[in-house]
Amino acid sequence: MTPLETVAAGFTPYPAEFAERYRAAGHWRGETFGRMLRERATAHGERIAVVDPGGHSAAREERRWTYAELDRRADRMAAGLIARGIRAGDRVVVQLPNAAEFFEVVFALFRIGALPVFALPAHRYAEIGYFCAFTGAAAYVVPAVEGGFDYRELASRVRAESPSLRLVLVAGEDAGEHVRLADVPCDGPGPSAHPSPGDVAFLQLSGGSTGVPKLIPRTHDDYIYSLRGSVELCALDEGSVYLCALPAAHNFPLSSPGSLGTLYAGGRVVLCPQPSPETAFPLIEREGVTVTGLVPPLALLWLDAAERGARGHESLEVLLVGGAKFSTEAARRVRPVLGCTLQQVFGMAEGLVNYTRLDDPEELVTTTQGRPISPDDEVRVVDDQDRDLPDGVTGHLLTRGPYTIRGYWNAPEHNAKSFTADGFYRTGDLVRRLPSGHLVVEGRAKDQINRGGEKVAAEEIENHLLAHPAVHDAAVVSMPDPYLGERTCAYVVLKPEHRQAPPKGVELKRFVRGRGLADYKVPDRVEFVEAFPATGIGKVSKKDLRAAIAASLARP
Ligand code: OOB
Repeated sequence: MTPLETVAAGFTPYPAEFAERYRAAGHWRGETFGRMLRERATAHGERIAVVDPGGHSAAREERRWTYAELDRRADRMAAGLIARGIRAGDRVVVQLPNAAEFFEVVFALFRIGALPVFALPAHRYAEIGYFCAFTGAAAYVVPAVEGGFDYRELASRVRAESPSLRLVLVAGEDAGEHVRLADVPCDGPGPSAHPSPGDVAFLQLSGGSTGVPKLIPRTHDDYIYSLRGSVELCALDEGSVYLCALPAAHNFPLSSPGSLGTLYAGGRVVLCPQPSPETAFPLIEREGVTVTGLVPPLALLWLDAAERGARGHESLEVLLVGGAKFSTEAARRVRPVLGCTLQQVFGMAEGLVNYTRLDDPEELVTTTQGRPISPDDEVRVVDDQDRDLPDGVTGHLLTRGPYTIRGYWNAPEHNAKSFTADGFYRTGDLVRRLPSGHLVVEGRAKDQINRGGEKVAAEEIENHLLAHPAVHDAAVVSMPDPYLGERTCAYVVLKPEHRQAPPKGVELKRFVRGRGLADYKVPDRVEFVEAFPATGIGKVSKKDLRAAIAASLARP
């Protein structure tokens, strides 16, 4: 199979009648990312597209790239990647910090029709090795050293065990045994064919609730529609300056409206190396930032800093908060403390994104998670038997629409469970709908912990715990946390022969970390029990475990 055939084989296309409807409605306009950048460069070539303050391993100095420069760089990077054997349909794992190179590489891949696989800087051997193997990645792009971690070493290890991986590119001075990203661009021939708007543009990661993360195939047509819709609802234009404070590859800072939405609007993206108020506020002031997106724990940090008198945030007009539930109490503080409009976002990498509107009454803005971008987003709230529930009653959120996937990439068995027969995605979220269409997130039915926006799939961590020689069984649940909303608690039953001299909790944490897992997935707490509480039919009752840890935390 050619790389393009491999991509297509794992992709569940939109049924023809839906595709036609989305085109007729003007949602899908036949745009592609490669052409979008070219058009913006033609329309406003000399305007600044990306500001990277530097100070990371990719570049020490500040860079300010115009649209024309980003466009030219993407072309030269594409030519260089082609010269090194990257072809349309190839998968390329991209794990970069918030650096200008992220856009140079990603737009080059878009132009070639190669697919970025968006990894997060926190991912380690367990995740990256899996992405490379599962996607059959041809290349892997990393920084040299970031946050004290040497990604070149990780890449060497991954490369030794991924037969498909032909190329490792390092953004930074010293690439070690790999290739310097800066040595790739050239003036050679560009791509011979353009990707089609209906092609898969990239693979995004799902938060996941299963043993291994699922990959989300997004097309140019569908993703660009979500950008256009977001740009409109967040009122972005050429004067907008978006601060990318969260990891650039995550769906929220990428597209809601995010850096890609900002570039779509002809605005300016300012990359923030760290989301702390100490780093972000001076950058906001210096660059005249007008809009940014944060997860709730960071929004709390910014609110507290501003209340203590920290300055610099004054140019902010809109603050988007999403990724996890933002408490009404915190939401009410945004306007008085930061002097800007709050926009709640309830989105998912699989598609559907809800926003509160800029002109919604304050009550809706502070107590709901918004309503869908599109009039063609279909939202159902159902009971356990998939029967529709009336407004006001909490149930499972199902959705289908012009930018929501019809299936995970290459996961037929999982897709049979995650989608209804008529193509609705089972989000795993429990919501209540108001007559206005606004949704209130009330909880979650999927086996996932939302650690301040970072998603942890319980089963994935349980599998790692089960690999420990002393562990008989493991159940990972959420426990309430005032700062992150939730943290992870691992309940563990030891094998009988290990009960006399049990391992300590820290030992199990170290064990999990040692298996090469992202730090945020290491259990925050480990509790040993003799047996798990069971449900009526004998399954582990996670509900009882959650209640037990919550009660124990509530005791003084
Ligand atoms: C965003 O995307 P993901 O894929 O990391 O996570 C999606 C899940 C949702 O299914 C929901 O469980 C949770 O994250 N979530 C929220 C929320 N926003 C996301 N739960 C409560 N309140 C919210 N406002 O997290 C994401 C993608 C695009 C835009 C914003 C967030």
